[in-house]
Amino acid sequence: MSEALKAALIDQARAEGFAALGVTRPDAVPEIAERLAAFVAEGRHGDMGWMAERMTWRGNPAALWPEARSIVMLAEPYTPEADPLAVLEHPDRGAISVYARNRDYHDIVKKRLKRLGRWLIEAAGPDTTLSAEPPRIKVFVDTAPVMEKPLAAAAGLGWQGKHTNLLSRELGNWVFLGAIFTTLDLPPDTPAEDHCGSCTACLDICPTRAFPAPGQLDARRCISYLTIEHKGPVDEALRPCLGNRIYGCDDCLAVCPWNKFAAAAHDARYAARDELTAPRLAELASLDDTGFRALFSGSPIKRIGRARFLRNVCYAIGNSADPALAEAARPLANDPDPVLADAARWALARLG
Ligand code: B12
Ligand code: SF4
Ligand code: SF4
Repeated sequence: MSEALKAALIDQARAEGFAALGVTRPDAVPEIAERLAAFVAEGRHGDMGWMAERMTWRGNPAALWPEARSIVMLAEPYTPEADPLAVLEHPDRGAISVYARNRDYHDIVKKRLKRLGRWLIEAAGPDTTLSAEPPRIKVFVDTAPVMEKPLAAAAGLGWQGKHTNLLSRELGNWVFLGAIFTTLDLPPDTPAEDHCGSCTACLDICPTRAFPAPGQLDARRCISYLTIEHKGPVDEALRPCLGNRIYGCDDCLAVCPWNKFAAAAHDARYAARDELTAPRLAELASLDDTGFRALFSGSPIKRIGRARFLRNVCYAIGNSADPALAEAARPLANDPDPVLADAARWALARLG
């Protein structure tokens, strides 16, 4: 019965727009607790204090919800239609990472997970071989203390590449992950094999050398962390490495050879909005609070707020080597936000 239910669940997940589904057990990857602890002990999480908090749950899904018997992991593709690194050749434009060029995936994936979870509970019905109690589910995407990548790998969706992200030969690496924890006992999958081989493309391209070892990341050096999560001023030595990346970074993902076979994005809400594909730095620098909120309504970028976003824009202006852009940064040198004002002054000094 549980095999049949799982097969039907896979079909239902496909109908929802997920490209892959796999099942694992909450205790399938005991080593993650130790690896997470080592990551935090080294300080690699930087000022993402929420990673150090609730480590007992993040490192051990069985502790997060002791009644859960299976974890259903899902992958949803957001593969870009064009080369996402092309914008890096245009220093007067800002590079926004692929995942943030349109609607916030958290909302989209969570709704899908909830619908799929409700379907699962109904389809399981009162079968006591699957669960003694009425079956229950909890859904997670990104923000909960759940280590989605190693769980997805354990569920056979792919492997964690040298860039640490989950990829597979069928999907490539442009996928979001989501999880459904359930009290249902579903047949687990076997982990996929690692197919990175001797490739080091992702490690070699990283502009900030953020990988201390293959498969390990020091977030403090990652441009994604520096432009999205990090609140204070970016270390001056790292600012030139940001180039024109103003929100996130895709370099290590974009060079992965397995993307040749990447599954296409199903949801048009991930397709890049024209105005976010290669926005002019000068126009972004002039955004006030209202303009910022209007431009990024429904986008994940809204979460970091105008000041942090314009801080990134100023670093990009400073890196542009384009003196014409100095005029755009000048008014920001007096901004009441000290981190933004510092970034604008740095840009002006660099442009001479
Ligand atoms: C914190 C976080 C970040 C941080 C830190 C990233 C990181 N690699 O840890 C920052 C802000 C830098 C970040 C950036 C990005 N993120 Co992020 N992030 C997360 C989050 C919330 C937690 C990740 C985590 O647990 N990190 C802690 C470390 C310890 O875990 P880990 O990377 O799996 O570490 C493994 C290795 O270190 C290894 N290891 C350690 N020691 C050793 C020793 C040996 C011998 C071996 C073999 C292995 C090993 O084991 C660890 C456990 O598996 C997840 C969502 C979630 N809840 O899981 C999204 C998530 C990982 N992010 C995601 C995305 C899309 C991104 C970006 C692409 C966004 C962008 N374009 O800017 C970048 C990619 C950067 C990169 N190369 O990783 C997706 C990835 C999807 C996928 N296909 O894997 C996730 C899953 C969100 C989602 N729901 O889709 N992210
Ligand atoms: S996202 Fe960019 S900065 Fe971060 S590890 Fe990948 S290439 Fe390096
Ligand atoms: S670029 Fe190469 S090393 Fe990096 S994840 Fe892809 S296959 Fe693995």
